[in-house]
Amino acid sequence: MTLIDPATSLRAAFEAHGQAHVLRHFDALAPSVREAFLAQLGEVDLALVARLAKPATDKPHAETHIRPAPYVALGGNTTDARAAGEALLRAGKVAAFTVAGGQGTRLGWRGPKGTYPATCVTGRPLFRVFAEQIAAAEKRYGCVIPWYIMTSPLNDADTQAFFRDNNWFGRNPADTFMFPQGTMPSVTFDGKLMLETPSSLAVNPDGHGGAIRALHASGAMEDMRARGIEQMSYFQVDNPLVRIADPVFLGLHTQPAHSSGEMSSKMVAKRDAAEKVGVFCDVGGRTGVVEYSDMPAELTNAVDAQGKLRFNAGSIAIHTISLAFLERLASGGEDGTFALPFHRAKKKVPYWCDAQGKTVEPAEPNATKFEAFIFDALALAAKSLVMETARVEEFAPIKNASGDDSPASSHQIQSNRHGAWLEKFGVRVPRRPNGDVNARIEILAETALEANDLADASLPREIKAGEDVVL
Ligand code: UD2
Repeated sequence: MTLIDPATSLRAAFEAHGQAHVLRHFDALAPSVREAFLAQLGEVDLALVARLAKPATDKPHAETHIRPAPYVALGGNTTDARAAGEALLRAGKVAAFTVAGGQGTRLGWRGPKGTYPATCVTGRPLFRVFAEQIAAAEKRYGCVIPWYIMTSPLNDADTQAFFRDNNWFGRNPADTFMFPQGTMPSVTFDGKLMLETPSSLAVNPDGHGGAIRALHASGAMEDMRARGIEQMSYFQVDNPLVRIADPVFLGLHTQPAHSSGEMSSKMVAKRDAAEKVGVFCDVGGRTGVVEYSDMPAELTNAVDAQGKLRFNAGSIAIHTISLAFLERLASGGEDGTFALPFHRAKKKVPYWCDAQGKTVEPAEPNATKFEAFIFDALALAAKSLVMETARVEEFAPIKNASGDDSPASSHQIQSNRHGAWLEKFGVRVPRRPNGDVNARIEILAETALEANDLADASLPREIKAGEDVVL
């Protein structure tokens, strides 16, 4: 029997798909780097890339029947839901899951987004904010809330180091489970794979929808099963106000009248038509999110008789997802996509330029990236709940260096939330004419997870204008 050299068989496969150009430097590579490059090439699903690289044939949303999705509005009676959610937490059936694999390019922060100093007075990094909140919920409910964190191959080592350096924020390291998501190769507009260096392809993280595959491949799903987890609280790394263990949301999610208990979501009323959030829609009878960039402008701007946005249910990317549903998604899909489709986005992707002998940053978008979105799983749930929440309570993301969704806007919302909590208990809080709190107020998770937790706290009688307060 003759052994076929792996380089030879890979070359044949890449040639058959018209992609052999990525091996043009191979013979000149040092033997030490060849192996890693071959391993990377071996991971590429050439048939999938060929299929995705073809021009999109999906029907634009304008042609599909889209209506606003129904949702459970704020202000209803939540007593039963809260009790059900608390019981789930006490029984140790709830896990936390952070998607932290994004590249965070808009913020301009060097390092994983979760290491960004996010809170308005003490500058606690996002990961610490979440860790403290999880620890406070564990204490309250007398349970362990295992925390799963999806990183990317680009930020995994730095994220691990950050947790180590911070002594896992005082929690048992065995209860934090970190794993990198997968990648997808970027392609030129005519479908060709690209080199980033002579010995590596240009790849990008495969989107938060890559979580399904990564939760499965990393053993995280198995770990949840072994721990008796039933529901997972999903949230993005950029939102310091997320309520990770929300008994009301968990409870509603498991009430058959509202949801099949597979995947539920939170929404806030959109700030204005232009806000860059996906919108909950009913698409052909199923609940789904239509991303802002995919939403036809006439629908984005449509208003009802009262002048209110028709499509006003903004997705804040907070979900409860059952382990059983995740396992079903992980076993589905025909082509390794784990049941979720890939979306295409035109992006600027650095590439290797032979003529210049270096990696070049393009000035204009030069490539297509493929990413899967977790919210596409909503359509696969039998019945999906969307629950309204107040923006000031749960949504202050940090995405941009300035303006909307920036550190400054997040700090103001944090202070507004905490100011309102204090006012509920009679504390005088200074406000500006536009209603914003005119002080910086940070309430730590160990003090309160929600306003009512302040009932027994010792509180100041008054906050002075411009004061910095940490409780
Ligand atoms: C996301 C939603 C948007 C709205 C908004 C709320 C998408 C496509 N859009 O917009 O509808 O809900 O959030 O804040 O999700 N991530 C990974 N791996 C990846 C890509 C992203 O883990 O490959 C993580 C990333 O670290 C972050 C989150 O997913 O925690 C959102 O990523 P984004 O910044 O690309 O999404 P954004 O803010 O445009």
